Amino acid sequence: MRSVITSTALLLAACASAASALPQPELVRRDIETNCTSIKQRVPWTFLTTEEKAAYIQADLCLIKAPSTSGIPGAKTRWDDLQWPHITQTVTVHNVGAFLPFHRIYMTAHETLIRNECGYTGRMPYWDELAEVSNMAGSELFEDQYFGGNGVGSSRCIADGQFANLTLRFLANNRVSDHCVTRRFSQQAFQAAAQANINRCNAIKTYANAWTCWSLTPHSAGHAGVGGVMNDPTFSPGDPIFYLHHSYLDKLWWEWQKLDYPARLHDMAGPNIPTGTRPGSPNYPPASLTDYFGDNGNVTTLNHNLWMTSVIPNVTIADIMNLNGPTVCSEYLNAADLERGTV
Ligand SMILES: [Cu+2]
Repeated sequence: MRSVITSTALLLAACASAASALPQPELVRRDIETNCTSIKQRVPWTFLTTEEKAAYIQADLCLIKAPSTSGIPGAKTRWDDLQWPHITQTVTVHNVGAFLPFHRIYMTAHETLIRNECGYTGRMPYWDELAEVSNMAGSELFEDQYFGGNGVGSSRCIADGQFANLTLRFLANNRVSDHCVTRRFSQQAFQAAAQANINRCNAIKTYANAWTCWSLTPHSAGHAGVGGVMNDPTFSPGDPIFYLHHSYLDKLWWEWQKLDYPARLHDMAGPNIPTGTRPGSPNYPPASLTDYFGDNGNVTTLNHNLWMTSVIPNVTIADIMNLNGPTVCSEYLNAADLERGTV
């Protein structure tokens, strides 16, 4: 039943129609479909409790201390094992349609390890980069009791925070050698996290056209803003910040999906081999990487297999398209909703 239109309602309607000119993901209800039994929450880092923050750091440190079980040459710890699916597939999970799907399941791989092997029971954090776009270095994440700050000296190794002693193994050209986590902060590069870039991607109607938008900016913001290891497309998961950055990017993709439901819920496209990569070039993926795709061509489909190198079971892209579905079984909560107490 229509209610009487009051002047207040007219004003609100005018505001709403002005706002509707731009995509407004925060106005979309978060639960499109919930067909998993126990949905897990993902919240901005700053909304974790003090206990959750400490437990999350301890859980990553637990993976860093736990011995490798993968048999991958050079891997010494579970942290090394976790990096491997990203390292070994770097040419087939970036600049391709599967870029966002791979990183979605990769977040679940990290979550699965810290929950199942390191006893983490709290909510999963993401880095609310938009909220911190004007002052990245001021983020609570980089404080001493958490992830530590910028790299120092000519090595750019991080010298403070809970991961100052984190030793990474894998280097380019299949070399294995112990090295530190480096960072080289760039506030200028972090500006790519700006709302204007999110709006630009949200306004694109099909995944075929949108995936490159997400891949360039705001994806680049966290990587190039933190710099060092984080700015390496292959080895960036060595820095624990990676998982908070990519959870945020995954949240942005999920919000884009919800802006046109159900059309975008199963919208998949893009190439399997990066455009412009020619057979025989050093970056051309070998058949050992492409044979398992299962797409019957160079277009990424829902049938596409996501290979997790035994860290967790492989899934198809169809399995992870719905964040609220049984494979990922998670929801993102916005700072505004958490502050209002509406979630
Ligand atoms: Cu990546």
